Amino acid sequence: KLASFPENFFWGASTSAYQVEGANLEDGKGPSCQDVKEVPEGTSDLTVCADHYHHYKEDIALMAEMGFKSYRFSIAWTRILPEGTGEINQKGIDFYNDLINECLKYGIEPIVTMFHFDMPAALDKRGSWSNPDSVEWFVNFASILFQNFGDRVKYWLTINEQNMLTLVGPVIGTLTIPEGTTNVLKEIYQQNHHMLVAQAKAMVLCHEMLPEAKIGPAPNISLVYPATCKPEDVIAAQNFNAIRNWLYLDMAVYGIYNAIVWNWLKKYDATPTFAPGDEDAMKNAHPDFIGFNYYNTATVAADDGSIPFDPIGGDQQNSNGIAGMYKSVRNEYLGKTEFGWEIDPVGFRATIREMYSRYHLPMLVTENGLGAYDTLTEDGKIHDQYRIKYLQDHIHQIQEAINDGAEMLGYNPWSAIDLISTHEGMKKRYGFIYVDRDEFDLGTLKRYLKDSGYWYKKVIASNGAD
Ligand code: BGP
Repeated sequence: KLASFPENFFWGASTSAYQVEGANLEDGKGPSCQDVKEVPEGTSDLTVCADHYHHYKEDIALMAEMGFKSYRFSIAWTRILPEGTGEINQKGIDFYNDLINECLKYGIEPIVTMFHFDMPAALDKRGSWSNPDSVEWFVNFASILFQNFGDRVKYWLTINEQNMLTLVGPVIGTLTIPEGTTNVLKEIYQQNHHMLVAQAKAMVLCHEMLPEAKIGPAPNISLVYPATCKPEDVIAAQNFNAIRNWLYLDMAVYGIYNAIVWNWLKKYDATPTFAPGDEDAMKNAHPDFIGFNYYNTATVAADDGSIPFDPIGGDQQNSNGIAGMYKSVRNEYLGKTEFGWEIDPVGFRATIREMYSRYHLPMLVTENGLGAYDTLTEDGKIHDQYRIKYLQDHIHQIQEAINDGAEMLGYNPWSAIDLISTHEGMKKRYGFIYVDRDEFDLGTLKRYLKDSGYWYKKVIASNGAD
């Protein structure tokens, strides 16, 4: 018999501000990099999204109906500080106060991400993470959050998917390489370094200002498999595991740079430069838990010398690899979603086990989920059996991992409600709650619980026994 889920397990779901809120320039909110970047062709802009900004009460009531114990959302930096620094926008504070209070009214634990892909446009103009001042910009923002919401928010996440920002940010436009940069690899890992220091300082500050609160990182972690048992493939898998996963967690947990990554950067004269105090900040920071997003594993083989050196990396799901380190290959044992993402529930268990062995910290799943085309029937139903199957299989593997000894705090799949996908706009849906709108036709914005929502309600009520 498998171990049961712990009592007080955080069953919930996730969203991020720029993808769900809409009202992107309302009530004093300043533009973020998301609002000024080009909208991918054929996809909706971010002006309305799911209009959560105006519908949050209704949305949280639906989450409460499903029995949510937690809701992971992000705070838009530019709602609080329209320019990224300087003047506070009181209406932004008011909005998140209301949102937090609404959660608490139903006993839903707010889990707050401080930064989810939405650098203030004003700071983007000043170089974004490239500017060494970005560390202080972020820490200042964090202190405002702790001060205003820390009496009620107990769980904090620093930076969403910093590893994806570094690996694919330059491709998807969330990490900017300043014009005239000569060593692009160094530039990327210098920005990454600023984020690591910013995160470390925010963790220390959180513990100082809010001794009761808990804070952790939120990278996207998934195990990398070797394509075969050929030893060179195993080395390739270790390389990509280090670059994709362990760099971020070794730093967050132990305050040290992963040696494989450091030596790879050294080869290209691309190791980041430390400012005075960086090393101490990193050593002094201790997360209380590891938050992580999991969608699928990656599989790699030894690079046969065919990959050209490209410091900007590749696509998040089908990256080609990194010269001399690894090349990506298809895993023939795994099926794919309609949108081409591999599905690997057992890899979820493997990932959790590996993380626990390395870091011995409790873990909080901050994203996982199936993006699909959903159809609203005439009688107001969404029969998303495929999503139920996906989530059920993954929940089952968390239970297996708990049985193996891993400490799990909660499961917050993506997403609580339909929202704008990072690449595919509105057509790729993840929510338990359906939002009646299309890519360009805003429809009625009416909410409907999908079949997966009714199913999740039973899962939560039985604490995962269903
Ligand atoms: C993660 C991001 C989310 C979300 C999710 C689904 O990488 O943290 O913001 O968008 O992926 O991805 P997509 O929208 O591309 O399907």
